[in-house]
Amino acid sequence: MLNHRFIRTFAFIGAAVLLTALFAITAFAQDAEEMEYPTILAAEDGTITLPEEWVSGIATITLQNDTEIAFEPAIARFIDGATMEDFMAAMMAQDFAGMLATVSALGAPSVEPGESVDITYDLQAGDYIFLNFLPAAPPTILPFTVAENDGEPMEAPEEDLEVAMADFVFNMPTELTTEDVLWKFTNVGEQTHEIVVFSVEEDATVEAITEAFMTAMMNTTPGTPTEWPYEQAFRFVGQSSNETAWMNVELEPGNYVAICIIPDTEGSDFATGEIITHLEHGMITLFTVSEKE
Ligand SMILES: [Cu+2]
Repeated sequence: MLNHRFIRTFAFIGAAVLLTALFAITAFAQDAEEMEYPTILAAEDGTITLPEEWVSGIATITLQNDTEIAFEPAIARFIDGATMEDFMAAMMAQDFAGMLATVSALGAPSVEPGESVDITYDLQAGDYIFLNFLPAAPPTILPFTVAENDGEPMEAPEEDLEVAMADFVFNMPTELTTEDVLWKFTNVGEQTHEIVVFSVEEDATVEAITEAFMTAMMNTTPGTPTEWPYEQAFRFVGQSSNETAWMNVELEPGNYVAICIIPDTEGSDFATGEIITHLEHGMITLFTVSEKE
């Protein structure tokens, strides 16, 4: 005769053992495998592959550069009912302000050859455009859609420091340590901004640096890259109003300058080429990075 209590107890213990084992396997799998993020890949031949599925909310994406030149992508969301056609028309007309009026750009770093950078965005649902102009490959302009996330929202990362970019000033700490690694970039202004960071001498002044950059820009042959007077440490380029992004930045101890060289869309005359940059409005900040004590 079967002892029901025995069977029930046995079944209960069996289930508990099984659950424990499953839990252990799951925990092991999570430990053993590093978190994998969707990748935007610039392949060796310059072709770009985007993640297939995009959902709104906090999203970390890996930007991987397998080419031999810097990968400088741009990701932007169409706004105010604007379409790809509106964007392309403005681009063909070289209407810089018109292009910016059709989209909200998320901002992106420059990824060196052979490197990859993880970047976190707070994505809104909508229609997007991905752009890249690697000189070695045909220009890439890819549309994609971010769907509404109906699952659990992901938590935003905890930044070590915040750079709030306004018109026309960087609001950021000026004494950093080597442990300030996760940077949060927000655009609290009306215009698009960027943060480009260069190594400078200890006694460099804002006036002298501004002068050196203005001279470099004036001496640039149109259609060729500007030779900057200082060594670039990193850049996060083209972030529209109200966007947020997080990125790891590892800087050696030293003296640095952050500048924004984006044209003032209100004060510039793009037709005559009379461009006034945010730098000229004083969007420049000196800061130091010291070893963590
Ligand atoms: Cu700016």
